[in-house]
Amino acid sequence: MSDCIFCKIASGEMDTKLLYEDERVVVFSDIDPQAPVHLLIIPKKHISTLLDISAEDQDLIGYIYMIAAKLARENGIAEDGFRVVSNCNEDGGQSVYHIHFHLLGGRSMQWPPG
Ligand code: DGP
Repeated sequence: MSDCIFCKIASGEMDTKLLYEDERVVVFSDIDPQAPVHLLIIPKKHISTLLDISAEDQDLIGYIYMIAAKLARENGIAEDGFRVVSNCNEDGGQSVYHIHFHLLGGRSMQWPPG
């Protein structure tokens, strides 16, 4: 997707410091952090929203949660707790239409979310 900002970050076209990268995902800090640790985990494959996940993506989505756990441990938020969030469409609060998973931690989270 040539006009997708997260595709540009994933491909290196847009200069963003990557905190983790492998053949399937990249991870970087959110530009507008909502917690002391606020990372975005995205697949390199362009998937617009959670509604666009197909059967062939099942392994990828599970893999992203595995990476989230690894990064939670590496960032020292695993033991106290953290949150993984994927917003979908307008009411869900999605602003970038390339599926992404917010990894938030380092403070106590509230429920229900706003
Ligand atoms: P959401 O609202 O759930 O679609 O989250 C999108 C997040 O992406 C939002 O918290 C801000 C972040 N973001 C948007 N553009 C950029 C960018 O160019 N660089 C970085 N690092 N984060 C971005």
